[in-house]
Amino acid sequence: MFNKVLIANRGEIALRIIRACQELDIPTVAVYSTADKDSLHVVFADESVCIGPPSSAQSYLRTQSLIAAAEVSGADAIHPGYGFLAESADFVEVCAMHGINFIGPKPETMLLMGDKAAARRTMKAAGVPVLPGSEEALNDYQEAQKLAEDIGYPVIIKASAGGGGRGMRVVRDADTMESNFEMARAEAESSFGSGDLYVEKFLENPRHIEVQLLGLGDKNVLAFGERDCSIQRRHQKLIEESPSPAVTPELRKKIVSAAVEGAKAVDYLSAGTMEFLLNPDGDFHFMEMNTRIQVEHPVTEMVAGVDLLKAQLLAALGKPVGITEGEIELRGHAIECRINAEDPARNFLPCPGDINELHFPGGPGVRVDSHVYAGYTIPPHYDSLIAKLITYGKDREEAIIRMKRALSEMVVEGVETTIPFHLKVLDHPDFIAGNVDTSFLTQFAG
Ligand code: MV4
Repeated sequence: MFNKVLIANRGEIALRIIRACQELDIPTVAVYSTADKDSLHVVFADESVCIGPPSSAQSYLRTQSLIAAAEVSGADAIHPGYGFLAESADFVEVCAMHGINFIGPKPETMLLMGDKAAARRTMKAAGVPVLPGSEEALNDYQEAQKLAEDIGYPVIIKASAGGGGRGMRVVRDADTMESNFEMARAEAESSFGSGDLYVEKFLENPRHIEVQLLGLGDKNVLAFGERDCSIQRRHQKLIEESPSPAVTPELRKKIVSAAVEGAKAVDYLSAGTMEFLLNPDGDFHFMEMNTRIQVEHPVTEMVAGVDLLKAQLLAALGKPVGITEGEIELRGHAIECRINAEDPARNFLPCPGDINELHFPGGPGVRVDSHVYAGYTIPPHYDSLIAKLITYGKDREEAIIRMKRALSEMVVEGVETTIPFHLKVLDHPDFIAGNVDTSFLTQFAG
């Protein structure tokens, strides 16, 4: 057993990790910036250590402060949550140098998946479908043009060091390749410190489908079905659900087995997600792999009936997680709405500030993962997620009805939130029909 787990994160995910540790009887240490001193993760943890001023760069991203906090508190393991240092191979190495267990994948896997072009090559070699495109980083726009002639326009230029949608350029003809290539290169260089680019066949309106994985070592990989995360705005997911309305049992078998094969090829350890683009005809292709627990993991927990955080902790301890592949049964339907302190009427402008009144919904099939309370002040320094509202039903229709009820019950006063936006989406005929792709919000909300 770990003596003590330090949670190198804040907000709802810090609470989520603390709850899992408590159920496993593992003591916890919270870290916090001065802006988070009144945060619930500090209250719920057994101990807490202040690690610096509000700015993430001087607190949650500062390796030395986190290591020092682990050392003074006697923590022998660190859970990184998502964001911050969750996908930093350097951080994993520093933890190892100090004899601290990092709860997550191997640093080699992080580096490999962080290089999107290398991840593509690895997955292709493992037999996972990848879109036609470049095998190596491109030297110049002429090389990109040559390749695009072969695979056919439109193509998309992506940054090898990118991901999550930044630094991408869609190119529809040879004439616009040069300008797009140079812009993408400049953007990649300034955002990621590497101008390496690759190209892929561009799919017009795919769905975003991702498979939840848990690697146990020795090429044992559990899969927990898929999530549909097609409802995104500027690459920020807003609604996720499981199962996907577009995935038939036959397609599920194929996508899940591709994801498992891909994960086995790198002997993937810990929780991770394989992302795919799904075309209306049922063709799917590898997009990228996230080497962390994700925000939207609860929808999978609801339909698979597992506690993914507990399973991840047990896996890190080398203990049985209490699940075998044959036992994973997906039942019912779950939806998550991200409640952000943002004003949908003002282009989703973040609205930090005081929460004067707060009421969380409840009743059958309703789960709320949140770190906020009445009287809490949302600091302006971090992301605007204040709660994840998850509903479960025997089928999609019941999950939707429950979500509408739960959204109507929820009260957040003092700041604008995405609640009214979700209510509108849930009434949209295309959403009700399960007919959404990644362009839905561009058409619906701009
Ligand atoms: C694509 C694509 C179409 N074709 N790649 C966006 C996030 C980044 N990880 C990759 N992304 C995309 N890659 C090819 N070859 C469309 C997107 C994309 C997208 C993907 C998932 C969810 C929302 C999206 C919104 C716009 C574009």
